[in-house]
Amino acid sequence: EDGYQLWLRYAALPQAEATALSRQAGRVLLPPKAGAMAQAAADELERGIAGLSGRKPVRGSTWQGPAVVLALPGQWSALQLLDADLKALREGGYVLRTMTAGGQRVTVIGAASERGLLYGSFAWLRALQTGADVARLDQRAEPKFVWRMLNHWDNLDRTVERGYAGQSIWNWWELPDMRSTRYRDYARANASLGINGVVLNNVNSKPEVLASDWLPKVAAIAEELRPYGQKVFLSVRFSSPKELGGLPNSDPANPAVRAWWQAKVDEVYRLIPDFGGFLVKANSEGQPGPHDYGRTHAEGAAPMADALRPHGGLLVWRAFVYSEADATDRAKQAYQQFVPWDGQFASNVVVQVKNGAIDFQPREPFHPMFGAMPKTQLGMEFQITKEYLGFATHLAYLGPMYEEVLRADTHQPGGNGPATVARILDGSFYGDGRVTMMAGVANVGSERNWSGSHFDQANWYVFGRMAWDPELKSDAIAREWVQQTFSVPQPARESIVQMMQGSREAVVNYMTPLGLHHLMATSHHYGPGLWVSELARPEWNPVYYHRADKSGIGFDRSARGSQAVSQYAPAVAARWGQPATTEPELLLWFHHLPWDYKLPSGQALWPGLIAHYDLGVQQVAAMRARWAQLQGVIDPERFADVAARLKAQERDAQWWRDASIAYFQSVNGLPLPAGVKPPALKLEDYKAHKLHYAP
Ligand code: BDP
Repeated sequence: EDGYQLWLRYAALPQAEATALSRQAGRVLLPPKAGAMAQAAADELERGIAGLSGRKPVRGSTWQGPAVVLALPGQWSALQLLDADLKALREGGYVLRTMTAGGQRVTVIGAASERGLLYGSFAWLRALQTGADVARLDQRAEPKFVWRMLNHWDNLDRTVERGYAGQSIWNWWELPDMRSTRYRDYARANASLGINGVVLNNVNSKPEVLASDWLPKVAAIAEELRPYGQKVFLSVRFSSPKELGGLPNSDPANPAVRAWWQAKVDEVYRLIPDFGGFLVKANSEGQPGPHDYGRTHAEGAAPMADALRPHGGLLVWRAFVYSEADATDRAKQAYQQFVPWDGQFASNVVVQVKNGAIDFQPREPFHPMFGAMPKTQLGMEFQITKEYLGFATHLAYLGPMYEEVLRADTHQPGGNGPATVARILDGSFYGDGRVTMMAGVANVGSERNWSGSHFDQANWYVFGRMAWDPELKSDAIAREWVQQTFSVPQPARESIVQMMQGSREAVVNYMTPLGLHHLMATSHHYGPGLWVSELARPEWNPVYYHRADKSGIGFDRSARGSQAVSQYAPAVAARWGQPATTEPELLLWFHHLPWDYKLPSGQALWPGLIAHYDLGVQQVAAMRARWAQLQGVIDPERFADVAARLKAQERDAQWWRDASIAYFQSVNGLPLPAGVKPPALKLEDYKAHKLHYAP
């Protein structure tokens, strides 16, 4: 068990269930003119049934004996009754039904198109492993988002920005001639979740990715992912017309620039007819963009959007922007740069917004742009790779974090029903058939276990499941992941789920409790850097975010401070505008408060803050103890790997706790409350602790 199989291990079922399964699924029926996706579905059914039951099914197309039937409308006369149901399914949707038809007991995996057959096959295999009564199945499911995407931050030299799982899986140098078998396995894993778009390269893009001699490499990957229903996208550099095309500028108003994009896009589609589109990071962290020419983001997006539209291509334009010009509050800038241009983006543009207004912190309030641009198609960008949550070293299951953001009520007007982030993003709030999207920054690399640590596989998994349906619950998803990933009996399974569910809050507690944020060490973001104050831009420094001084701590974003709260709908702005009505989890995000401010717990802020740090350390210790109890229950290889990581996490949690307390004490000069253990070292020692060559 080295983790390579992910959640697709298909470990043998207990004997009685295995026998029942091979009886029920001894044959897989495939329609006569099956295409690549239906073939891939049948391949997976074979693989899964063989693993789970111990017997490989026979593939066929004649109606005879119990079978699993892949069904599209009009393809099986015995299933005519289902046709109307199947036709009504959204692209990718499926039904799973056990029934008697044409005199045979069959399991129908039905859909309107082959894509649904693929997703339905994976869903049926998942049901088999997660205790569903497969002899009496009647399920129907449809994806809630049009686009369910992974964003790789993979560079063309195979390094990965914020990647903690080894080199990029794309072996660009060897492509297109050599094609790793990993590409198919990666595509299978994505397909099992319903992911249908993959951006291959880093948002900090290079012009070469669009070079004529590079594109065949892209086409080769597209070919590998196609049978599994994923389209390939590229991150492109705004200045490509100048840098790659040799034009004098990349001004979107320049007709030559528009023509260049058109010709380039046409070239891409000649090679890859089902190419997905582009992702663009513009005027952000030094990347070129339309502001370089005095144009807006909407104007900057237009030439690429216009070039892609005739081919059915999508342009994803990122809202992760903050400019040097105005450092009053970085959290306000994306809203300021985008919201006034609501309605000016083309119909094939999605503006991709990070879940919070700063940057993938362990906890952030939802981004104020959600619901604030009703005439613009907004997409979600979550980070799956744990840049600010301890890399692949720390165990933090992100399901509860995604859930918290998706469930948040924006209270924005202009739609029907609750204005939760999920309903705004999946379009149900607006009900106007818009293009919807949820993207996650991938945590996949070429490490044997794909994600650097076994539990980080769960973050890939939960992202994909929530991109399919943002209303799914994080604990239910953890449960199904555990059941497929570890062959362990109850109560061990539930113990792992509990450990996962609490893990992200533990990280919040030992790193950034009570709404603190961005206190990580410079550039790599691993470990504490609360004291850092000398970086070139004010908003790169942790002191900018915590604002701790003798009188208090926290970023005042209320009406008395930066007024960032005013970017939210009135009900939310009112709640977060006052400390008394702001939940403790977000208190110091929105308010600067005296050290003796009374928390709802009754504690004063200073001892309350310390209590969170201590709790975080205790929570990690408890996770370790829980895991230790599973020795002999979990396979030894994975057990040992996780145990080693938890040990490192406990050390790091202590480091965060000690360094944070030492620093804040140096600022406020307050004594430690009775019974609190002083930090092990002096502040100077924590400051001197540098990490070299962190990934
Ligand atoms: C930050 C990362 C940086 C990314 C940037 C982005 O530190 O590496 O390039 O986000 O999303 O979180 O563009």
